[in-house]
Amino acid sequence: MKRDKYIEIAIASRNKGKIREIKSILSGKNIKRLTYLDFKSWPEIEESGSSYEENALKKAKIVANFTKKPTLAEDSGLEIDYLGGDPGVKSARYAGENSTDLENIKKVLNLMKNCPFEGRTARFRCVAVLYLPNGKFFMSQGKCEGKIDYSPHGESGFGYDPIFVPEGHSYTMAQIGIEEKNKISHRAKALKKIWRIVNIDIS
Ligand code: ITT
Repeated sequence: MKRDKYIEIAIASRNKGKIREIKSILSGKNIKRLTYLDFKSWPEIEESGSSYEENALKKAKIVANFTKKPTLAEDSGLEIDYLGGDPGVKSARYAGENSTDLENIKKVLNLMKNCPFEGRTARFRCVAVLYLPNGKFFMSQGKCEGKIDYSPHGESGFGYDPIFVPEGHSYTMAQIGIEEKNKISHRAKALKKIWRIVNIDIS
């Protein structure tokens, strides 16, 4: 990618927490970060895939075909060892279709009420895709290891952040704040890798 050029990239997400983090990770890169708010309409996307890869590629491709811009999408989730890797790709809808973050958190804590501290290991995983209008795409992934807390703490972030304590930290993702989160998160790692892979003119 030519650094002396200003490029427009569409962010293929309807999740405000995710968009805030992606915008912040992409700041200072000569990129105009477009979202669904910059367009009159936006495609509805059904996340029907059984893997992060499938879902991320589907979102990026549909939105790139619609916006005609290089488009960044990601699919992510929380994998809890005690729950056999759940909620995983179902993270956004774990407590049911249209469930809130709080409902999803309550479901996790309820299912884990008998789980001891050592067994509370988990990780956030993210697969990011940058899809170009010519059909070429780049994919990368990132993960962030940690443990599930016994109750929610903190106001920052979104999703399961109030119950996820990243490895090496004593506070939850929702307590450490966006700046610190963007240094260690699955999303930041995946997006930084994409930028290392993409070494072409995407305008
Ligand atoms: P888009 O598809 O529109 O981007 P979404 O929320 O449906 O939004 P996903 O299908 O990728 O996105 O679901 C990701 C879910 O995983 C998200 O809704 C959270 O519940 C959880 N999650 C992912 N990353 C997270 C993070 O950094 N902090 C907390 N929870 C996270």
